[in-house]
Amino acid sequence: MPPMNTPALAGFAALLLTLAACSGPDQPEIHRTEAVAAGDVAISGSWVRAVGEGVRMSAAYGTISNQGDEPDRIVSLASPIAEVVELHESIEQDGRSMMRPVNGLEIPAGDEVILEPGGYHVMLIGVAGPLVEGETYDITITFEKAGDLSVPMMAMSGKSAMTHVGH
Ligand SMILES: [Cu+2]
Repeated sequence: MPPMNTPALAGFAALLLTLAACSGPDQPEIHRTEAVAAGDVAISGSWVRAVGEGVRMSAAYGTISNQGDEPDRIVSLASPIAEVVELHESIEQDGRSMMRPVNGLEIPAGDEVILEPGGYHVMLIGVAGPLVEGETYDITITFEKAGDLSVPMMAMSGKSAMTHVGH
């Protein structure tokens, strides 16, 4: 590499770092909880939407990967913070954003499934008390093969609003 390029590259790198550092608390990527794993299945970047006192619904997200040679499948969900924990899918129907429960979710072998606003999510119904930003709350995801995976979810107030209209 010619030496004359070095300052420009260094400047570019510094700019990228500055942009990353400027991302506020509305960027869940920066504050998400560490990856946890059970068997071949791991979850990274997990977070739950922070809600105030009296708000009875929230949702949790993350990236579920399967390093194994066979597909695995989410068979059930549970959490002490909500009466009902379901797997949901957000869909567009007649121009409206809707959600519907999903009966299990397959994680293909050597692949990953992303739970994110506007897509698949863990739906928390009957949330007990506020979910305070920066606190972590456990959600247990049970896989057919990998078994129970207890996931600490950090509460975040992401700026992409909950798409729970028409629930
Ligand atoms: Cu939902």
